[in-house]
Amino acid sequence: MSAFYINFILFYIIFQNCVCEKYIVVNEPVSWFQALINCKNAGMELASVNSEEESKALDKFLKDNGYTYGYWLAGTNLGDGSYYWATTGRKVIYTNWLSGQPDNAKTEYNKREGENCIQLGMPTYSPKPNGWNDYGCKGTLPYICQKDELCYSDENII
Ligand SMILES: [Ca+2]
Repeated sequence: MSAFYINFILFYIIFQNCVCEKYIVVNEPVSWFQALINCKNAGMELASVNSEEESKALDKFLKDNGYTYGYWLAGTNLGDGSYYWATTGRKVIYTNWLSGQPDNAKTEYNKREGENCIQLGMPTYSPKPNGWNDYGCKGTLPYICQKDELCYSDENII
């Protein structure tokens, strides 16, 4: 796990309701399943994106820090065929699919098993977008972990 801690950058998105979402970006490509496990072992969860606000904040952070996209998020449709966030059990309501996605592409890279896990961004596209692609869950990608925390600021002190 030591590599896990070396490869992250920490950032926060602060929401109006005073919940801070703490994120780390782990630049070590692993399968979607392993990413789920690694985040959990770090006391966090594989990231989910639940609003346009969150999506834009993540996009800005990734661009500002020179990341090239292609990160696992916690969404999968391996259950009943609908997309859920595996970490919260909630259905994926807000979506940011890239044009033509999800396409469940069955190609050589995924041994024609199809694509059932959500990837944030397509590093091979230019310009690099922050939208989502469905990608083969056994493929290896870097990933983003998150943790929700209460914010503490002067405004909270009564
Ligand atoms: Ca796809």
